[in-house]
Amino acid sequence: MKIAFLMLGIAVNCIGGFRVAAVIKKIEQNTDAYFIVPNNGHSLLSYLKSNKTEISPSYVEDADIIAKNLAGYDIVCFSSMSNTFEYTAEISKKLKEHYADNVFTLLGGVHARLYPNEAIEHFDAICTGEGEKPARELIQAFRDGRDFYQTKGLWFKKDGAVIKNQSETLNSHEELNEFQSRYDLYDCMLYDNKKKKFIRFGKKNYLMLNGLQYNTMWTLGCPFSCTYCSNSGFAEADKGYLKLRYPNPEAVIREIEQELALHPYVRHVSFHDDNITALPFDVLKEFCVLYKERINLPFALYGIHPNTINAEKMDLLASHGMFRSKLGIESGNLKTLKQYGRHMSLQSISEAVSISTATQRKYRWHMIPPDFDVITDNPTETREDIVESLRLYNSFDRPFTFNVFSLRKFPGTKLTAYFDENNIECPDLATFFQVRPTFCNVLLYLIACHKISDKLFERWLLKVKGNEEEQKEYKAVMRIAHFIYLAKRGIDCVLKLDVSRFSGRWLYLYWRVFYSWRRANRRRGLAE
Ligand code: B12
Ligand code: SF4
Repeated sequence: MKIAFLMLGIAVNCIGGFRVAAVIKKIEQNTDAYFIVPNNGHSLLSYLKSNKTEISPSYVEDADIIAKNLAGYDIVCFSSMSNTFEYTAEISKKLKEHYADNVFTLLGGVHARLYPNEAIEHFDAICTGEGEKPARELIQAFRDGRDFYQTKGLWFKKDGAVIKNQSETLNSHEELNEFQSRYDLYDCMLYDNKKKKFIRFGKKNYLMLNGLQYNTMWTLGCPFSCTYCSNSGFAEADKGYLKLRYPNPEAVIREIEQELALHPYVRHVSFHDDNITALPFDVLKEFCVLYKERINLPFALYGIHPNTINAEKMDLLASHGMFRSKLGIESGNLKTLKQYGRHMSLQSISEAVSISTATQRKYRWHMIPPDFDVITDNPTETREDIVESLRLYNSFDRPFTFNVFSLRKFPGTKLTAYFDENNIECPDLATFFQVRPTFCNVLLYLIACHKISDKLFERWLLKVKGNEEEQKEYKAVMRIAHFIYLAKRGIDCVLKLDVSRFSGRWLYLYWRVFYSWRRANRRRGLAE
């Protein structure tokens, strides 16, 4: 039996796909993994063009070449999010139509979890939840020639009908301990759209597509249910998702050690957990102590919620290597916060901001200013709502920077249902880094760079309009403000030797120099 496992993403990240591929490879050695990066989300160009989540047209044209490479397998597995779903379905269609009509295709990943009815139309089977157990069961049954159509957690298309099996239980603590390992990237093929073929994944590709960081997740689940976020869909499918689940700290440390053994140039570890600060202090402490002892690399936390942050936890994390943190603010007015299902006061937002910035100031030698996520371009926001948010943002303690997201309708979320019911226009899945050139957004970029003086701020606020109002477009001013904002972020990173957001082969040189410098320091330390 031959299995292909195809992963798609804007960098070489596909955390869930890698985990499932590792489980499958254990059962069937004859498994080949393929990676497609239809847009390098870490390239400087994608930051400047704000198009990092789009699929580049040259990849769309190559769908047939990719499909041809997948001929000859018995099972082809795909792992995809919504932004790459249509493209994935196209590859699968071409594979079946032109090269292998009896291949068995299986889709897993966020899109299949959230929109199973749409997904099953394009594949023989889909995985509607966490994939490790269903994939293990399916591949074993396939290999042993057993009937697999009853596999829990999978839906199948058979003789024109859809078999919707019941969901598989979410992975338990013990199971997470077992599954916390990854498919080896060096055992992957990568699609090279200049050479028009798959090439073996190498160090050069890692540096170009991923830079010097290692992306992972320790905890799964989120206790909140924000109306714009796809996580509310996971929670609807299984309430267990509202509870944080995680393997022992030992398991995640082991996973990182394995990665470092393969990719010694990794300089930062990025944790994409949704709400890592919701972990109890003692668990975080156990993790921090092990991390410092065995990994000792700077790490970033990308999921912090104002209701779970506290100064003690942030101090613990920063003193054990956290160099970057990201806090979700999303809005600065109560009406919109309520619409987003974010139950918090403006006071608690300001306190969370103060904790983040105070932590950065205390550990300024290794920490860069915290990132705060904010959502803009909400069509229901009036001038008053926007002004209230801008006032709050401009009053925040510093330093910080913003990640500015333009509101998008993700199918299946509560907010999308509300907008659709009320005929409120809002773009769907297009890229959400492309914010509208409104004066409000110009101000957001400027506030992220520097506090605006009260007098000037009040004058500028007069130019702000509600999102539904007719308003002037500030395209040129916006480009300048965006450029200043990016330059400021770049400088903040360079000053702290933080290259986690960059990619390119030059990073290897950076790593070599840094490594030699650290070794020299250590030798000096030992001599003294
Ligand atoms: C980490 C993360 C990232 C990382 C890494 C992405 C990655 N592919 O690993 C980065 C920063 C690169 C990223 C980027 C983006 N992300 Co993101 N990301 C996440 C996050 C926080 C965790 C994903 C994850 O690893 N989960 C843990 C793993 C174990 O779960 P999983 O991926 O679902 O995989 C399991 C199952 O789906 C299944 N499975 C997966 N593949 C397969 C394959 C087979 C064959 C089978 C059987 C099963 C199977 O088994 C897996 C293991 O249990 C989620 C939110 C969340 N909590 O899920 C958002 C999330 C997935 N991201 C989202 C979005 C929108 C994006 C971006 C488009 C925008 C952005 N933020 O920049 C880009 C697009 C990336 C791309 N693919 O092109 C949305 C997706 C919405 C959607 N409908 O697709 C989410 C849900 C955030 C949200 N709350 O709205 N993201
Ligand atoms: S806290 Fe973050 S991850 Fe959790 S539901 Fe809200 S936006 Fe999604």
